[in-house]
Amino acid sequence: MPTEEDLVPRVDPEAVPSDTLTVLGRVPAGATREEAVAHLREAARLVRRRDIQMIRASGLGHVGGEFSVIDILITLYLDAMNMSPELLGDPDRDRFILSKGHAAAALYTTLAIAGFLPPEQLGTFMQPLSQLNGHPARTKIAAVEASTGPLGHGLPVAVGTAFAGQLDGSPRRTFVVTGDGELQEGSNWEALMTAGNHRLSHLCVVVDRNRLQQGARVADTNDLEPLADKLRAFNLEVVEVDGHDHGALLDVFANVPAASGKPTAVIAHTIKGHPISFMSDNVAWHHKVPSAEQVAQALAELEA
Ligand SMILES: Cc1ncc(C[n+]2csc(CCOP(=O)(O)OP(=O)(O)O)c2C)c(N)n1
Ligand SMILES: [Mg+2]
Repeated sequence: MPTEEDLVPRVDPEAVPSDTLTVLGRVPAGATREEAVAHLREAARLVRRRDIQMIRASGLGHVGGEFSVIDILITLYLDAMNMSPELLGDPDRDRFILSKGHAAAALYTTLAIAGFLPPEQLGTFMQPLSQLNGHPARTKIAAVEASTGPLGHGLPVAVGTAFAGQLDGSPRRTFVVTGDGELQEGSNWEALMTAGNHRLSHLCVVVDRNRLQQGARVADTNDLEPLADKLRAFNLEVVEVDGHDHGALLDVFANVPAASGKPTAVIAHTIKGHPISFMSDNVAWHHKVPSAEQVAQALAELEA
């Protein structure tokens, strides 16, 4: 059994490598598909580097679930969504909610590389008085749409957000990312039933389908399968995609709203801890802090 000390090692922040994240911003207008994918791939690499450094320096975090969702966040924020720092006050811009709020560091690093947060602020993650808490707070960060962390709340909020957009006749779309373990919370299914019933076409629910939750495989806890059939039965348009393939994700998000007029559910097949050899699909890395040697190895693997 790991002790509390193993999970939360005492760390000297000065001893941890700390990049100054370059603000890459959105994929430039007019970029070819190859250029767009290359931009997203490089952004995701930089964000993973900074994320693991933050987890090591703070001695807390959820690096496995962050590495599974980073490609989805990067694709949304740097290309797919109609959302940028200049658009924050625009009522018709797209909305994003990270329902799996424990992956907060992945959201903060993505917001920083997209220009919503100064990169230096990332160094305050989890420190006293920081705005960058262990779970995202909408009262502290302008770009955070909903405070999340208690699983099963973000999707219901997103359904309300999408419903409001429909009532306004606005073109804005609402994207929400849930964990797959999170879908065991009944509140999600109540929200999905409402979304399907009211044909909230501008809602896109992305399931980070990494097949692991905290301490166990989802299938060994409360199996979700047949997940696609269940979502279809709730009147959603279901798409399955490799959640680490930026080009494929771009194609899927470009189809929201779906021609059918139904809300979209994207089952994004991912690997928890991707692409780090010792973390990938390893349940131990849900909430574990890497040693200095493990950070060095992960950074080396991200260069390769
Ligand atoms: C209501 C609630 N219960 C328990 C937790 C503690 N918790 C945080 S993450 C997690 C597992 C989530 O698994 P999953 O949704 O699959 O996330 P991922 O694999 O993407 O990290 C749990 C149980 C919580 N945050 N909220
Ligand atoms: Mg999971």
